[in-house]
Amino acid sequence: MTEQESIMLPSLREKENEVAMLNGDIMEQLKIVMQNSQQFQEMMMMYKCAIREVRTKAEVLNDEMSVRYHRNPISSITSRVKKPESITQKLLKKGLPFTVEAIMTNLSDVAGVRIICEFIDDIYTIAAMLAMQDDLRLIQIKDYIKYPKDNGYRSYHMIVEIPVFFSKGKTPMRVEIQIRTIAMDFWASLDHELKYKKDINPEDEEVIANELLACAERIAETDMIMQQIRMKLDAVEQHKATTEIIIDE
Ligand code: 0O2
Repeated sequence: MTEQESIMLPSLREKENEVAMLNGDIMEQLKIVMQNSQQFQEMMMMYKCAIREVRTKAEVLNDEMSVRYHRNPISSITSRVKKPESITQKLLKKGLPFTVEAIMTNLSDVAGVRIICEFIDDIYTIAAMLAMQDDLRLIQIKDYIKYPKDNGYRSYHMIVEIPVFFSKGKTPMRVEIQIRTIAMDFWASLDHELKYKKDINPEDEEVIANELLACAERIAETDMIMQQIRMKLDAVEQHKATTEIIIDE
C-alpha cells in the first residue's frame, strides 16, 4: 500500500459510511411514510388476502391427495408479505417511484407463499395442479431445480395472478409461489441467514460459499435417493394391492 493510499483509505471508508448512513436514513423515512399511508396499508391488506387464496388452493390439493393416495405431498406451507424496507430497497434498485401503482405493476414478490414438499416429484405435481386452475394466470416460471443457481440454490418459482374479490370488485393480485423439498428448504434457510451476516471476511465468505455449494449438491443427491426409495415403496404397495385383488377373486 502506498503512503497516499494509506491516507486515502480511511477518508474513503468514511465517505462510504456516510453514504450508507444516508441510505439508511432514506430507507427508514420511506418505511415510515409507507407504513403510515392509507393506500399502502390497503395494498398490504390486498396482498394478504391474495396469499390466503393461494394457501387455500394448496391446502385443498393436499387434502384431496391425502384421501386419494393416503399421503400428504405437502409437508408445510408458509407465507409472508414483503417487509416495507425490502419493498423500498427493491424500488430503489429498479429505479422506480415509491408509489402503490409502481409496486403493484412492477413487483411480483410482495406476496409470497412457500410450499414445502416431501419429494421432488411432488413439487412438479403441485405446480402442474395449480397451473391448470382456470382462475389462476401463470405469469412466470423459474425452475431452479432443473437449472440450479451457481451458489447451489434449488427451488421451483411461479409468479401467478389470482383474482381477489373485494367490496369494489375483482382485483387480480400477483403472488410468488416457491415450491421446494424439505431438504432444499433447509439449505435455503441457512443460506438466507448467512446473507445477513455482514461481519464475515471475504476469505471466509469464499470458503463458506464453496462449502454451501458442496452441501447443496449432497442435499440434491439425497433428495434423488429419497425419491427412488419412495418409488420402490409405491411399487411394493401396488404389487400387494394387485395380489390381494387376485386372491379375493
Ligand atoms: P426474500 O427475503 O425471500 O423476499 P426479481 O423478484 O425477479 O426481481 P430475482 O432475484 O430475479 O428478483 O427473483 P428470483 O430469482 O425468482 O428470487 C426471488 C426469491 O427467491 C428471493 O427473494 C428468495 O426468497 C429466493 N432466492 C433466490 N435466490 C436465492 C438464493 O440464492 N438463496 C436463497 N436462500 N434464496 C434465494 P428475495 O426478495 O431475495 O428475498
